Amino acid sequence: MDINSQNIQPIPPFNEKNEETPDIGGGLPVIEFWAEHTLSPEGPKLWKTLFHNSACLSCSWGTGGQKGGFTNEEGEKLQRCMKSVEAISAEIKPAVKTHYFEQHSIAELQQLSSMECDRLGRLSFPMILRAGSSHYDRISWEEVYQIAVAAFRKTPERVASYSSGRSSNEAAFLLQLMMRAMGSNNLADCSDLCHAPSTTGLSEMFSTRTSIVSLENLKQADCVVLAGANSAYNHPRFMNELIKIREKGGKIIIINPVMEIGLVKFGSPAFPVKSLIPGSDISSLYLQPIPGSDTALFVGIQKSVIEQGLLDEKYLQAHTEGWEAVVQHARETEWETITQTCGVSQAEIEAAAKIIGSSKRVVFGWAMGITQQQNGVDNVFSIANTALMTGNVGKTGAGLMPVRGHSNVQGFGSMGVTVKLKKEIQEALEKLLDRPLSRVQGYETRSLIEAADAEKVDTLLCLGGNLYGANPDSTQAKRALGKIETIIYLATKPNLGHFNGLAKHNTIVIPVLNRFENPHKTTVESGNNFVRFNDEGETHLKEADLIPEVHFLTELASRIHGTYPVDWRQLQDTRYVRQLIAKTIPGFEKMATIDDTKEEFTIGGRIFSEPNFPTDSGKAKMFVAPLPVLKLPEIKDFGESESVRGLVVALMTGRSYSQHNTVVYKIDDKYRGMPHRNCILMNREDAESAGLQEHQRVTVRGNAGKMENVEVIYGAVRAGAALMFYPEVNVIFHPEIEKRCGTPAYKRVPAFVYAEV
Ligand SMILES: Nc1nc2c(c(=O)[nH]1)N[C@H]1C(S)=C(S)[C@@H](COP(=O)(O)OP(=O)(O)OC[C@H]3O[C@@H](n4cnc5c(=O)[nH]c(N)nc54)[C@H](O)[C@@H]3O)O[C@H]1N2
Ligand SMILES: Nc1nc2c(c(=O)[nH]1)N[C@H]1C(S)=C(S)[C@@H](COP(=O)(O)OP(=O)(O)OC[C@H]3O[C@@H](n4cnc5c(=O)[nH]c(N)nc54)[C@H](O)[C@@H]3O)O[C@H]1N2
Ligand code: SF4
Ligand SMILES: [Mo]
Repeated sequence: MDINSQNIQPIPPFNEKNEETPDIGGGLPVIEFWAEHTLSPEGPKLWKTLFHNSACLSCSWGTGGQKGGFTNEEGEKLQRCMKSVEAISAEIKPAVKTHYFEQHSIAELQQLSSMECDRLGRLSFPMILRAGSSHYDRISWEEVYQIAVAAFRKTPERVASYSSGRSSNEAAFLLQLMMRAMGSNNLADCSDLCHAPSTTGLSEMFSTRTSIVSLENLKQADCVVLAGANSAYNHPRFMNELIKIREKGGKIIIINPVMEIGLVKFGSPAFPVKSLIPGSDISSLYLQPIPGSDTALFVGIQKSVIEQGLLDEKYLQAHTEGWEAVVQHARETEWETITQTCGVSQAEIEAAAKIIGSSKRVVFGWAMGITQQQNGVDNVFSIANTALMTGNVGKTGAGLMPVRGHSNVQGFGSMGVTVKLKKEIQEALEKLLDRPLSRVQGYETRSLIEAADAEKVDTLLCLGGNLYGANPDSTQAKRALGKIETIIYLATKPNLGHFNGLAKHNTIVIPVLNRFENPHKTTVESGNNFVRFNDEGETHLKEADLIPEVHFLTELASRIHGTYPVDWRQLQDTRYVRQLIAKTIPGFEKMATIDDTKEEFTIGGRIFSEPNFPTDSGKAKMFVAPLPVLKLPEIKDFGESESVRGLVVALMTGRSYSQHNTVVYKIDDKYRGMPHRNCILMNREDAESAGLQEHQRVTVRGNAGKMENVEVIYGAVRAGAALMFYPEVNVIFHPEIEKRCGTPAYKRVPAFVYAEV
């Protein structure tokens, strides 16, 4: 079907021609980046790391491992993108200058931007900031452990951890075992801020928590629906699969309030002749809903599927429960309500429904645009309902695919670093510990900050990440962390959190080895449920006093717990940790022998090629996803007079092209035409209707603060919406929360954009 010939969409809709932005995503700049880095003085180190047998550090798509750094799980070569180079390049930098922390006070360090923090170099010795001191001082390992052990001897409910998904499965498993052995369930994790609604939604519907599609399966799809994901930036190798699906006549439907150029056309270095320079078509249909309205859009697609006679009722009857109410809800919801809520025309929705309903094998993928919403779980329900209504779950080449974040964030969940522990793992741990686990509900990330703010937390261990920078309402985050007595950060590089997320008494920073430097083997799990085995390696920081995460955790646990319930020091040999994992974590049985076989594997029970689900009845449970009621506050609600020139927008906050989460590598975002971090991407008509102009400097105010001197950039963003970059923007808002899992609505922040007169 040629959608455009029917004039369903203006071509392309909401597009803003900007002479400075490229016409395709990817393309030559990617090659230039490779060349610049691999031919630079750090080139040899970079190549060595790229060829090391370990998984890519960057995203959850997963590349590398035992088959070599460039190979994916299907054995395909050349599967390494420039984001991987970006991540490695940051890690192979020299150490922070020897006397840097003696010479710079904490007040000075607090002035650094995210990029400046990262550019200081690698952390190379343990250090402490004591209450009342103006500088970080070097500290001995013995004193580190003394302070840490005392800090962990508090009431278990007042001790917490936070983690980020770059560490290994082994470190993750040890962290949760140490915490649970202590009686604490406070295992906050970055996934709370990220895909927790996917985990919650999939678990309620299918009793599974992760993607049910393997890479092999994806390759057989003839249609992909990709909602709320900017994969051209954040999962670049995924784009190769989309290109191949388009080339064999398949369809790609993109759902995103921003027309991301890389999702329209992408130039992939994997196909240097046919794709790199001309660019390959990605989207067959590009829908631009109002931020936060995806449930309405998907209910609209369902309604149209029914109206077009494309509902697979036989499938619903045989393999699902609760479908009647879901079908009825779609039937009865008025078109007007749907189109007004989501801002997409009925004709466009019908075109999407036709493509989905008439394709044979549809994969539904999604990321942060779907999950970081107040109704993130409903969004996931509505996507899964659509898939079930068209018979696209539990068959080869079709299914549901949350596109995950960090390279091992999914592994952390599998290893039990979660406040919603699976029953099987709970039972296995209780057997190991020989006593019941604490029944006190643990803190996920947002409730950890709220608890700290209420002075309910004494001790916090952060295994990687940047808890301060990742959280919304930076003022609150700083204040809350400041009420915790002891914070211990394990990190490879300095970040905003180490200088702004300071504890009341002692803030300790422990420098760790990264994935390709550890003296032992480790494993990670990709978003496609594939477990990779990382070889040991070495660090270029020969003079530095770094520690493997596993060594730190086992030493600390052994000093806290002695030999209960295991000989922790023996677990410094990660082979034994893998054996424990094989015994306790369902689907990981092959971990017991991986040291001998080196056989990487897809986790058992995760990929569904048949519509039999691990629920009690074997059927999928369907839930009605109510349409959100989306209202923006008025100008007066921001405490400003109505005479000020400006408008209220639904602000989406997310990643630029050159950043990895809270770490900024370059200040510009060339594909969106945003020259620096302090920009707001706006719809031209919106801006002009409010009397604003491109490049004008404005103030952007949320409910918790404001950013000044922000440059207006016109872009292909739909009316009523705008986009800014985190972590900087986190200072302006205290978000709505998805109450079922604690995830902040980072993608729909009410903000007032105005010019001071
Ligand atoms: N290079 C690089 N790779 C990364 C990361 C990185 O920072 N840099 N981070 C990793 C992590 S932890 C994660 S979680 C992922 C993040 O990967 P993504 O989810 O792709 O990243 P985001 O930039 O948060 O936002 C994704 C898209 O959501 C759209 N969006 C916003 N609001 C809505 C909405 O209401 N509906 C819809 N349909 N779309 C909306 C935005 O326009 C944006 O294009 O990437 C991982 N990979
Ligand atoms: N406004 C807004 N806020 C957001 C988001 C958004 O879209 N908008 N996205 C949210 C999402 S999806 C996520 S996942 C979070 C990200 O939150 P986090 O995961 O907490 O933050 P990162 O920036 O990924 O953490 C980077 C730091 O990890 C450390 N690190 C890197 N490698 C290693 C390692 O191997 N071991 C150890 N110990 N440390 C290491 C380095 O010191 C580095 O500075 O942010 C969230 N915050
Ligand atoms: S797509 Fe992700 S995992 Fe693959 S090379 Fe790029 S950053 Fe690494
Ligand atoms: Mo994430």
